[in-house]
Parts: sequence; structure tokens; C-alpha cells
Amino acid sequence: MHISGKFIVIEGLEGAGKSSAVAILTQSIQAAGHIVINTREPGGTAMAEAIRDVVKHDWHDEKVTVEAELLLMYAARAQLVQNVILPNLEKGHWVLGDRHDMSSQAYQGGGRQIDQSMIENLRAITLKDFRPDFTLYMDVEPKEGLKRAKGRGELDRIEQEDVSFFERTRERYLLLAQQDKNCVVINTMQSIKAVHNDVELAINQFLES
Ligand code: T5A
Repeated sequence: MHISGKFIVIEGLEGAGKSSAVAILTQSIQAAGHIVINTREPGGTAMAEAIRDVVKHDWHDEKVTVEAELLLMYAARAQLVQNVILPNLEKGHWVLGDRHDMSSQAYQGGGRQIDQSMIENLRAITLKDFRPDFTLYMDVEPKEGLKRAKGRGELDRIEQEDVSFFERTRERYLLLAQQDKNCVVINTMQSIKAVHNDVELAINQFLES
């Protein structure tokens, strides 16, 4: 398999501003002459979107186990990577992912405190050695991110977790970002304009590299 496109991922807690960053990145990459395929996780294929509905749904008195949540995230990822991401990268298109594997490492590993080795095993089965070429991690303080997310509408099952869950998730994100030489951290605790400037700067540096 020959991969000639690039896989760019945007990560962060709820309310970090991923949606508007995706729009900026899409424009910049297109302006550089590439075809951009946008994906989101969980989701991005018919089956993976059905899984997204299941994981975001509140099942009332049926507890969603941390194991079921983890397995569903990887089931959706397997569908997306094999059916959409890899075929497009092979065609030379660029794929821009709104979340990818770092979300599982941070939310299920950090937030849900699932053992790292269990996640590593699933990652090896699902992704083998496939990794993003570039990741932008949008960093936000959980309280501020949740306030922004609330302002946008109803909170889903995961968004209803208490703030300590998001603090553990953020802490893991920051650690992962620090360990990943292909990851840039964007501080989103500043004006939207300043955040957008930082996003543009980061993608332009990657495009010129
Ligand atoms: N999940 C996902 C896992 O647990 N494991 C996994 O492996 C994966 C893949 C997915 C959920 O699943 C979990 C994580 C999530 O809980 P989602 O809808 O994809 O759900 O993700 P969300 O984070 O919920 O998406 P959001 O839409 O909430 O986040 P965004 O896209 O970062 O937020 P955005 O851009 O819509 O911004 C929210 C609001 O804040 C404002 C925006 O205008 C908007 O109104 N805003 C700012 N306001 C002030 N200052 C700034 N700098 C601002 N930036 C944005």
C-alpha cells in the first residue's frame, strides 16, 4: 500500500473550538492545492455514525461500562480507517480528522482510567503502525470548555461527566502532546481571533516543512 496523502488530526476537550479550527485548516490545506476529506470520530461511515449515536446516547438505568465504551470507539475507528481514511490517503488526498486515537488515549485512558496496556492492545489491532502526520491539540480548561459547550445546547452522555473526569482527560492530553513530536498545542484560553492566528501559523509551518 502506498500512502501519498497526509493525515492531519485535531484534538481537544469539548468546547475547545475544534469546529472552527477544522474550517481554517480545511481552507489552508485546500489553498496549498490538496483535496481535503473531512472525518470525525467516532463516526464518518454509516456504521461508525450509528456507533456514535450509541456512545453519545444516555441509556438511563443501563450503565454504559467503560469497556463497552472503549470497544465501541475502536470499532468505529476500524470502520473509518479502513473504509475512508486509508483509501483516500492512497489516492493522495489529505484527510483532516476531527478527533482520532489520541481521544481514546485521553478520554478512556486518562478520564476513565483504563489501563494503558489494554488500550495499546486495541490500538495495535485496529491501527497497527498507522499514525497521524500532524496533530493540533486545542487546549482548554475543562470548566471553560464545558461552559462553552453548554452555551451551544444540550450536553450528551459523556459531556455530563463531572469536571474531574475532564481534568484527568486534559492532563493525559497534555502528556501525550508533549511526547509526540508531530503534535502542536494551541492555547484556546485567548480570544477566538488569537486562536485562529495560532492555528493558521501551525498549519502553514507544517505545509512548508
Ligand atoms: N470520545 C471520542 C471518546 O471518549 N473517545 C474517543 O476515542 C473519541 C473519538 C465526541 C465525544 O466522544 C468522546 C469525546 C466527546 O465527548 P464530539 O461532538 O465529536 O463528541 O466532540 P465535542 O468535543 O463534544 O465537540 P464540540 O463541538 O463540543 O467541541 P468543539 O468542536 O471543540 O467546540 P466548538 O468549536 O463547537 O466550540 C464550542 C463553542 O465555544 C465557542 C464556539 O464559538 C462555540 O460556540 N468558542 C469560543 N468562545 C470563546 N473563546 C474561544 N477561544 C472559543 N473557541 C470556541
